[in-house]
Amino acid sequence: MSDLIQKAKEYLCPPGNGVYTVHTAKVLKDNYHQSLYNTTEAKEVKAKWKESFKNLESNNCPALFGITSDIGGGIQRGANWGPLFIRSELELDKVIDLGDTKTIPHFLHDKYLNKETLKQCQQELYNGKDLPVSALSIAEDFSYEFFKNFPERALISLGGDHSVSYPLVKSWIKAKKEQGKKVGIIHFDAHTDLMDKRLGVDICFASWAYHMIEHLDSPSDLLQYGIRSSGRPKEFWTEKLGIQQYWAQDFKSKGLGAIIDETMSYLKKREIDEVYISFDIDFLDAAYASSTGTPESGGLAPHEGIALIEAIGEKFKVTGADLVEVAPFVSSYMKDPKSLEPHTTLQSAKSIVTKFIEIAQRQCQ
Ligand SMILES: [Mn+2]
Repeated sequence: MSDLIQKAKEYLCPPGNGVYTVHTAKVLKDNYHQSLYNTTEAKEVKAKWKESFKNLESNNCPALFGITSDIGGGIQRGANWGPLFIRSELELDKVIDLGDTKTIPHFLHDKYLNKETLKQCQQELYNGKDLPVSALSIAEDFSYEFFKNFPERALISLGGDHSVSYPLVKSWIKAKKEQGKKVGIIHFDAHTDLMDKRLGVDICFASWAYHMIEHLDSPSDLLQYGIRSSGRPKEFWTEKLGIQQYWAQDFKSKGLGAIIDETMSYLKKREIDEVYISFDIDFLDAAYASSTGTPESGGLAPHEGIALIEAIGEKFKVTGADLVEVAPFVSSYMKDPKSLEPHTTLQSAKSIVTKFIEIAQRQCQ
């Protein structure tokens, strides 16, 4: 536990501070700090944020974690702002907000850095201590420490582009396996994210799910929902790779109820103990979520995703969840302040994250 708190203090910064800027979205940040810490003064915010880690010991609330990185995206960026904007919509009394990763916006993962660069940034972030400097490397070590310390408690993470799920899910699987649990991944997305590499790069928004397969007992323990934009037909993924998929089209032809029923008996048959839910906001139709890197039409409505999450949460333990790819500035709002965006997308994100929090709380009681 003291290791976890030590790491939180080193690796993270107060919620909303993960994007390194002075003026942009300052009002939003100040409002959030005011409501959480009753001050907007930077030093006081930092002190109260550090103090809040004590709550990890004194109560059972789920924890909230922001990964303010969008460098693993590739079409339209801006998901680094997701954590602050989504938080601003949430009820604050039900979670412990651990803050954001310290985020150097040019680096994805330490494995891509040379020694000199690594050293230089360790000097800047940690006075030279040998600790991770890229947001995904920080998230990998920190979330592992969390899952190791709290076998029963949920970590709810806000992205970030979808590459942030790479460290989160990898660490979750590692910790859960050490705890002797059989795990499954529930993945909501318009895309499969199953490339092994994109332009030669193995960790990114389009490949994170592929790299989780090797950590699972079987590819069958990865279940995907809402796919509708893929270079390959469904059979390729389900038959060749062995993944369980429900495309957006299947929701229309089979119906939501049938998909929920099938999912429940499937997870039971696979003898799954615990699940991680990764939710890319583009699972939703562009009408509900256009402030995202790759909006896609022909998708689902928020209540459909929520019904599935609720059903899973009733029967299975959800100890990890993330909501990614909300990019609030990727919208007509910048040109037209009367636009409904990013409001609509943020309301959708709020409804999903609120459901995560509700389920996580229920499980802790
Ligand atoms: Mn995705």
